[in-house]
Amino acid sequence: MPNAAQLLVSMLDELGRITDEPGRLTRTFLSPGMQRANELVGDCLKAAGLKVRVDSVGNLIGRLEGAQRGAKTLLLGSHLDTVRDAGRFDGPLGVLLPIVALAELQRRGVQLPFAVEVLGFSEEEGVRFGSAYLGSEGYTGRLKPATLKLRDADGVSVLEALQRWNGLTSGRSKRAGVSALHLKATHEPSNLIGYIEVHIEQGPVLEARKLAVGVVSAIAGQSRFKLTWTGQAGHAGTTPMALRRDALAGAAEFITGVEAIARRTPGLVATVGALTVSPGAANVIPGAATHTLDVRHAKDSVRRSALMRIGRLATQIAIKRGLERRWQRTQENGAVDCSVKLTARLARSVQAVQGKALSLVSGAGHDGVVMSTLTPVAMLFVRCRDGLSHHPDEYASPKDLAVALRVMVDFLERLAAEYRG
Ligand code: HGY
Ligand code: MN
Ligand code: MN
Repeated sequence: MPNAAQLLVSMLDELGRITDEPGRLTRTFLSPGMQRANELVGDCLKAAGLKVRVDSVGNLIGRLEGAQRGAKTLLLGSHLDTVRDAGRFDGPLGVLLPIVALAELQRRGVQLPFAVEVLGFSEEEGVRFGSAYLGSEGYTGRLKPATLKLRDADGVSVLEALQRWNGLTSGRSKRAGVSALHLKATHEPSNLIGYIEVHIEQGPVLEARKLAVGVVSAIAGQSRFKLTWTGQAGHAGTTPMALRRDALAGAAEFITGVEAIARRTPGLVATVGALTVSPGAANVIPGAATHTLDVRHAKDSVRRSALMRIGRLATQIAIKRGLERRWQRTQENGAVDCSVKLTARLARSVQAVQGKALSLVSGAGHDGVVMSTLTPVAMLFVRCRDGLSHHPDEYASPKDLAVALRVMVDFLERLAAEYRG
């Protein structure tokens, strides 16, 4: 299917040029870039014969009815938002590949007996509000009240952003608040076959094992926080070191302490990805420092005990330096096992196409974490060069994309054959 792979590559390239930040790829929740991405991918869905809509959380949904009336629905998808200065594969691959696979089946005259929904989630990375999975949480009716209260850098809450997106900005509709947004699960679990997500591995395993694709056994759990350290701003030239309550120095000691805890704990990863300092002048001792914290592990018990140690470290530093510190948990997801049955089906297609089906754990989070609350989940990983991701040089080769496409087509054809009985 070389033409199909070429088509997929050109769609990924085109989508990869839609950004909110000229010069680098960034698309965040409900942004103008996300609106344009939904339009482009919506056109691809329509060209493949799917009916297209956008739900109240900004998720793009393409639906193809099955040949069998009343048949269940198979969900295929991933996210269309990106991190800042992103690569073009993380997310979009899992939305565009199923579209190309469905078009290939139609070219072969194959009519699937079950319905298919291709999902382009509006927010998985958590860049704008610090909490990931807003799209799939909206799709599964699991947006939490605390999440709706989170505010972005401009002080806009998730609820306000959703109300604006849905034009519920005045009078009765605004007062109706959340209920006017119909944030209920899109499907009853009993109407679903499962959810399959194709995603680049974002790690080194498939490359090391010289494999184009693999299946995922589990997705690591993750906790995300926003921490604010508050000390005392002051004159950089006249305040003796012993009299300072330097918020940034405290945060820095904490950040290197967290790194040391993670290095000592096998399989634990901890990251501080964003930091702001106030008032932010070269000759002023920082009075406040705010940063994120992202902690993950395949085992929830290990992640939780590491968080206890990290909490104790923060307390020691705050007391020693006379700082206040405020923790805000912005996200917490336990580790999720993929469905053994659905993954075995997917592995059978990997085996048929590649001759070997390796199973690996995902250190990265995926919409499959949230979708697993609604329906069985399986994931197909695609090798990416040097395991690099969340970086503009993220890359999956056309050859590996062609293998992934053949796996998806094989999976759909086998499922259809079983369905027809
Ligand atoms: O952060 C992650 O693990 C994913 O890329 N959202
Ligand atoms: Mn990502
Ligand atoms: Mn992703």
